[in-house]
Amino acid sequence: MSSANSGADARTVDVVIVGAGFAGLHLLYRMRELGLSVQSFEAGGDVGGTWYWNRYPGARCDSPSSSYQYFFSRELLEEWQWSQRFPPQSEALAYLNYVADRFDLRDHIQFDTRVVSAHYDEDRDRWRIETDAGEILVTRFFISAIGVLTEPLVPDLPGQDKARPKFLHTCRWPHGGVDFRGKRVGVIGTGATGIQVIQSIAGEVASLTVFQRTPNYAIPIRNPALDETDWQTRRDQADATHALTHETFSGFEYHLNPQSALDVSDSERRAYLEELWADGSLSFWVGNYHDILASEAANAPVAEFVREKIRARVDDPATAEKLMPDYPYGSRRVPLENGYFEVYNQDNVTLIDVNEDPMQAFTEQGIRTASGEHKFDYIVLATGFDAVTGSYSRIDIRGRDGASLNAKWAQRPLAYLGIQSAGFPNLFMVTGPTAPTTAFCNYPTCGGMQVEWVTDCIRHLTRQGLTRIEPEPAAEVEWADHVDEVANMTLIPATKSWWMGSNVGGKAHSVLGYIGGANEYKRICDEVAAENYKGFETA
Ligand code: NA7
Repeated sequence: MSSANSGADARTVDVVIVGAGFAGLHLLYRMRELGLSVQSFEAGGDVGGTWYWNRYPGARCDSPSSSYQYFFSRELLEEWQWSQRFPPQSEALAYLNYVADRFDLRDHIQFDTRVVSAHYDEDRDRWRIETDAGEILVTRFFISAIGVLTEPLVPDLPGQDKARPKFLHTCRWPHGGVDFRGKRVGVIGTGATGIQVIQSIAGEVASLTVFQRTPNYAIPIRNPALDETDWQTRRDQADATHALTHETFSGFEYHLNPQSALDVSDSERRAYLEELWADGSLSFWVGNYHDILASEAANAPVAEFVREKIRARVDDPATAEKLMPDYPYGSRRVPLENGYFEVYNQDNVTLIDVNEDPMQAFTEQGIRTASGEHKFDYIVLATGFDAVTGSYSRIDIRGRDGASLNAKWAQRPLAYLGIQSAGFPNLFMVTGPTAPTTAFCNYPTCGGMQVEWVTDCIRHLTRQGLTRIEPEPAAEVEWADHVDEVANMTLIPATKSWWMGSNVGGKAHSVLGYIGGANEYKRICDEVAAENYKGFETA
């Protein structure tokens, strides 16, 4: 790199953080606490990340508020009162705004600014960061907290440029909302997002047409309001709750059932499943029999239990059949729902299975499928994301010798512990590829583990008078092999999902997140640090 573009005159800080969502704010808080100079950049107009962008009708957190929060401040735990067990988007966003204000974080964040490139300058042992505003910063540590679901996917169909209906991607929702009353609406996608949109707008639109590619095993949510007694109990139990989230597979407060689904009688299993079902949470997934994700035989009765529940709620047997998932239960993210299946009993709602009746094009008035044209005022794209590695695709990250991170990851996203990639010294990632992602872990738990690990690591380097850390190439390959080995012990790789990259044409088929458990992940990360950052090279 020449001295002309090495940022010799640029502003210099100790740390640059990308992202001001859940993990980014936590990182900023910790880096400032270390006494480091920090600059955060955020593409959005304010804090919030996922909760800033995903403002679509019905957007709600599927993690319970008891563990979907920060535990780093006793004052915060005392002050904030969640109104419901599963908070709506507006409340999750209000919480993150409260945190930013409470801890004076905003002054360190530049909003409406994308980092477009980050180049490592080996001679100076610094990163040169460039933003879309043309600003250049030089930093020792570059930390990405850009999130796992930020790069929206749009169906690859011709005709969108000439189509008159208004297109709305769920993660780019207008801030003022949308008045759907009396409108003809098409929704593409029936993942966790599509389900929340569909059940929320079905009652107000003139007509709703849902384009479904893969049905989901959605679980009815139980979402009681919380009162003063609940808040006090939560405050009293906060330390125990936090500890518990580090001990469970999922980072939630639910333990997997150590029994096999096959070691109990049919009636015992049914009684247990009914009990879990009544909890109305993801405990029916990550608090279920421990082997349902490992064995098709163990999975089958649980999958059939859910299918029966769905069938009982849909009046038309042909529609019910379209809504039946045929892959193992839980091998894709299980959405929570509220009245979703009953929507298909409404006269104004049509379900199109695009496997039977493929979408061919956007037309001037709507969408053409093999069976004909469907006319709309609005087309909602609940079509998901180019997950995890896709979040990095818009930043030109170059490490030693100008090597591109995105090119390195094209075939296999190598990142030791999901935190650092060889050849990219002092670049840390929170919820990077092969870390436990939002897919298999309560985000604040696993994201928080990584934030704390990175903080401890930087503190360690500073105390030891070290300036650089990066993984040994062998260590990141060994980690990736372990991530694959664990995934291959489950039913997950054989099912199409964004966790495997199979929702994006041409993307490598590779598990994007560690599914060995939050508890095991923490144990490994702690062990690595305790053994003097085993597998990392420092200088
Ligand atoms: P998801 O879970 O990736 O869901 C996207 C949905 O859109 C899913 O039903 C897709 O079908 C469908 N999709 C995507 N592209 C197309 C095309 N071209 N044609 C038809 N259907 C399409 O994203 P969400 O936003 O719902 O949820 C993401 C995560 O947020 C979720 O897992 C939680 O962790 C929170 P597919 O299933 O790929 O066949």
